[in-house]
Amino acid sequence: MHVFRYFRYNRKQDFISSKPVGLSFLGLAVCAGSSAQNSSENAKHPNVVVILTDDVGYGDVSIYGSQTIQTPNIERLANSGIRFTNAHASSATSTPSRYSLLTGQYAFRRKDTHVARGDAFSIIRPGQKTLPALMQRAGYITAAVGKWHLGLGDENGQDWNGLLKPGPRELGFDYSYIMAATGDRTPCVYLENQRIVNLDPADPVEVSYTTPFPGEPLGKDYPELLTKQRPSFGHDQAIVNGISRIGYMRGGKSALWVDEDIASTITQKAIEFIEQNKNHPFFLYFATNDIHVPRYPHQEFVGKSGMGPRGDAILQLDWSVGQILDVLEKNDLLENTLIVFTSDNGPVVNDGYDDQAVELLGNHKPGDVLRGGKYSAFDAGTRVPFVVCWQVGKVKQGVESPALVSLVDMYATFAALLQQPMEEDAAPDSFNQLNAWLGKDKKGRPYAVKQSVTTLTIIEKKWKYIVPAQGDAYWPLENMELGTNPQAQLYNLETDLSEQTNLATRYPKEVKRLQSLMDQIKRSPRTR
Ligand code: NG6
Ligand code: CA
Repeated sequence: MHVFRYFRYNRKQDFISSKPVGLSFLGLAVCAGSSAQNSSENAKHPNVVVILTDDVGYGDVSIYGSQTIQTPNIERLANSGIRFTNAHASSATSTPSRYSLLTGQYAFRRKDTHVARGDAFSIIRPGQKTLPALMQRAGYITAAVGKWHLGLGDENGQDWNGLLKPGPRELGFDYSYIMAATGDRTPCVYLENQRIVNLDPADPVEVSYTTPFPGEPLGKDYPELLTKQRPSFGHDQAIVNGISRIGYMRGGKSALWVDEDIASTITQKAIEFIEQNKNHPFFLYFATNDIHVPRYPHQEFVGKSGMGPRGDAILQLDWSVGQILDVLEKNDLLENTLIVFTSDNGPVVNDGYDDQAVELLGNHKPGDVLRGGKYSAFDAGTRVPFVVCWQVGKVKQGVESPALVSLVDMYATFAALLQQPMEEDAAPDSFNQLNAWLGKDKKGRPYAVKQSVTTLTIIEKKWKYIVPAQGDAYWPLENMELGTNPQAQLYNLETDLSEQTNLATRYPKEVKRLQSLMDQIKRSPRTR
């Protein structure tokens, strides 16, 4: 059992004091203090921690001015770094967003990158260029901890009771401690280095997304077994820990996760990885389960937000971030660790469980002034919190940047930072945004392409263009405007950030220009 220390208000905001000296790297002034980590060698190789949260909206953290929920640890990070107001996940759902982040390629270029089932095969193929492999090449020890949702194994067979391969290791992660898919999908077990943790060989795990296992009660038939949370829609198949899920599973009793302990379990694994590798440059991809459904945080957080489990899960997420900062600080690693904090896609309030998120939302606006949310082509779907913090690299502190950046840029940005070549076939959609991350460039990319569940959108300077598409415009269960429209949509984000007035008929030339830019990007990556 890990001890939660949740109330961390009143911390000093600038957690570093550093003395600049004359070293330089990539034109940056490099700060040196007394500790070993500040040698010029290490300054060239900052530790890297990417904290990728799940379904956390632009308005869900207090760093952009939301007063309805306090996230002091995320604030602590933002006050020591730069926070972006125009940062975008490449997709409004998890799998494609993560695919882009790790490969530097827009997921729309591949047909098989939609929200993955829990028994999906590895979507990123061994041999594909990946961010963790880039980091390995630069001398880093790499780890993936938390939500995976990119598939495991291949069509040659998926051995849930043995080694699941390919998986994180084959894609460049030396160490992994992951949930195969999402909190609401089977199998509900952790995998350490691609083997189920705590598995009793006498009680093997079976997983199916097509056929229920005889004798296994399902949520839809046995609501009385749903002692912890009930679905509001969907999520009525396998029952694990008193909560029904998507997908079927049988066996693995000793290995099943307990939802209220997921945050502390994966945070602890992240902490252990940091401590074990503190003398060597490391890259930690820490993908939280919070605040995805089912939201079932630890007792420590229950009732603390006044917004029910969704708000409480935000507080738990903030706690996890604080734990990561604390372990870095304790080990004298904070100065020379480059930390990115962001989210895979925008927020949704009712995502299929009866957790009172709608009823208890009050004045909280998960997407702030932005329209739409998760799944949507409107901006709340993909405009996400994005913070970069790196003391030694002189990332500006406590400032806001309007630069247009995308999660697809991580590959090229880290390649630039670590002076690694970009091979011909590597990360075709990734642009080097190092200067934006450091606060030196206020413009960022020329454009950003985003993907909703039905269409593509592009932001270019003040314009946001939504490609015409067929499909649902609204999902009543999620109460979500998807932004799908068979007519072109054009918004001026400078004057209409909430995307209220479609200007497409007034500015047909802009529509035509943006559609042809979109076509060009689709045809040829690396379009500038
Ligand atoms: C949807 C699920 C939703 C969530 C989402 C993936 C239903 C009714 N809805 O299909 O709950 O799991 O997939 O979310 O099943 S993501 O953040 O991982 O992309
Ligand atoms: Ca997500």
